[in-house]
Parts: sequence; C-alpha cells; structure tokens
Amino acid sequence: MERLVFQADRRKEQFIRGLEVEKILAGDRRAMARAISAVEDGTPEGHQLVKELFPHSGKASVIGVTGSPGVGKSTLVEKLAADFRLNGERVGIVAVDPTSPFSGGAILGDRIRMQSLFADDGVYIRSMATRGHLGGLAVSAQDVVTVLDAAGCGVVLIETVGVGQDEVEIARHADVTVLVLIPGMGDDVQTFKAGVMEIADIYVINKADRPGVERVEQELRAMLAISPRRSDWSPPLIRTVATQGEGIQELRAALSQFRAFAEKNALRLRRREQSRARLLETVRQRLLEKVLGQLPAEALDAYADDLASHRRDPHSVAEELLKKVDLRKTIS
Ligand SMILES: Nc1nc2c(ncn2[C@@H]2O[C@H](COP(=O)(O)OP(=O)(O)OP(=O)(O)O)[C@@H](O)[C@H]2O)c(=O)[nH]1
Ligand SMILES: [Mg+2]
Repeated sequence: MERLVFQADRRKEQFIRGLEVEKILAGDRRAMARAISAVEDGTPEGHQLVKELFPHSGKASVIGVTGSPGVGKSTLVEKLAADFRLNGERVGIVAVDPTSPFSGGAILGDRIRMQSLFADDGVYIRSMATRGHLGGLAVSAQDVVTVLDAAGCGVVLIETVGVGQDEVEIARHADVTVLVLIPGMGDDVQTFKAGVMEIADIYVINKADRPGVERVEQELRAMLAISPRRSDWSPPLIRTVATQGEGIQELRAALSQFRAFAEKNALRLRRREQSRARLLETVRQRLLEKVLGQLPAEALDAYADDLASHRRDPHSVAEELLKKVDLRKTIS
C-alpha cells in the first residue's frame, strides 16, 4: 500500500516536473524564476531540472563581463542587452554580486540601473549572491546559464566583479570574456591580479569621457605586448561611454569578430576545457554536499575547535571525516 502511494507520488512529481520543463522551454518567466531559485540553491529539484534542461541548452552565446567594482559593468550590460534586443534576440542577464554587507543594495542598484530593461518581456534579469555557496558559485552560475539558455535566451550576459577567484572563474566560463577598465586605473593595470588581466578576449575602457584614457590605454597595450596569449587572437581595446551608449556598436562588432575567430579556431578546445572544469567543479560540489549532508553542524564546529587549538591537524581530521561518510549514499 505504502509502495503504491509512493509510486503515485513519484508519478505526480514527474508529471509536475514535466510541466515545469515544458514551461521553462517555452520561456515562461515564472517557471524560469522557480527553476533558477532551485538551481541556485542546489536543491535536488534544481539538479533534476538541470539534467532535463541541459540537452536543450548549448545554443546561447554567453558573454562574461568582469572588472573592478563601479567601472560601469551594469551600465554596459544594460546597453548591450538593449542592443541585442533590437535584433530580436531574447537576452538573459546574470549579475553576480560579491559577498558584502552591501549586496542587498547592489542587487537593488542593478535593478534601478537596468530599469529600462525590466519592462521588457524579452529580457530576463537575475542577481545571484555569492554568499552561502560553499565555493560552488561557478557551478550554480553555470546551471543558471543552462536554464536561461534552454529557455530560449539567445544571448546570456554574466556580470561579475573581477575580484575573487570564483568571479574570475565564472567569466572564464563564458564564450567570450570582456574586461572593463576605466581611466585612472593606469597603475592598477600592472598590479591587477595576474590571471584576471589575461583572461580577457576583449578589453573595454569605459568612462572614456574622463581624463586619462590614453594613459590607461598605453599601459594596457604595454602589458598585452609582454603577456603570453593563448591563441592568435589579439584582444581589441574598445573605448566606451556606457552611460551615453557610445562605443556599444564597436563592442558589438568586436564580439562578432571574436565569435567568428573562435568558431574557426579554438572554440572546440575552449569548450572542452570549460566542460572539463565544469564537470570537476560539479563533482567537487556534490562531494562536499555529501560530506556536509552527513555531518551534523556541531561535529564540524568541534573539529574546527580541534584545529584552532592545534590539538589536531587538518589532514588527519579530513581523513577521519571522509571515513565516516558514505560516499555512495545519494543526497539527491
Ligand atoms: N562618467 C561616466 N560614468 C559612468 C559611465 N558608465 C557608468 N558610469 C557610472 O558609474 C557608476 C557605476 O556604474 P555601474 O554600471 O553600476 O558599475 P558596475 O561596474 O556595475 O558596479 P558594481 O556592480 O557595483 O561593481 C554609475 O553611477 C554609472 O552611472 C561612463 O561611461 N562615464
Ligand atoms: Mg553592477
């Protein structure tokens, strides 16, 4: 009897999920919102949805926009999105907020900044916080992109602040990565974290209405001349005044050129590299979930205390902890 009920429940669940998937594929905004929340929280439903949506994804052109706080990424993304809309493209925007006490404000800020897009049904905007992701932010962000992609967004723009490893990782997973700089950052160009600077396929010097544009451009050119490139692509430098929409056409042109270059050259390799990274990240994330899912929070605190007081070392504790966990047990 119990078994029958269980089966009926399961069938009902599958039926509901089937409906959800259909709705998402049709671009239903409420279904998309629900799916993205589940995916972002890494719930079993979220994982299941990604499984079902993944075969329908892979069509979107994914553009990563990164750079220091306040350089004008959101303004640029808004203008780019509006431009893609003119071509009838449906656009998804994922804004990843850094962990900070201001996150709430930043999300609100993006909403206000991107206001012109909020009334547009063809644009889907989602902010993601970096908090509470156990380092799995890259996984969730990519799963969110999968939902948007499957839901028919031909273009997905990802905005991340290029400060932490996670954020850089996200930008790196896009088909093309745009790094935004501004005048007055001349000296920063040299001190910019190695690795952040080099991931870019296109450099934008925004706020070109401010003094110091030549200087930052020179610094950038000098840096690019000596940094090793992964391919024959020489990254263009585009000047923009995002608030005025200046330079957006040039940026669009550069994006198209890069796409054409990538398609002829290393796109397959890049996709493979990205897919490998995504897979490893997902495995890491799922393992961590399993371990933490089987470990009471108090146990973790106790271990942490052992480490903090140097009673025990992290390797022995990690080994003990892994022995306790049944890795075959599925959480979802
Ligand atoms: N003068 C000038 N101001 C700009 C330009 N682009 C953006 N701004 C302004 O710069 C400020 C920050 O812009 P945002 O688009 O929010 O920058 P952001 O990089 O998204 O900021 P965070 O998401 O907080 O890191 C806003 O007040 C914009 O109006 C520009 O080209 N010229
Ligand atoms: Mg922003």
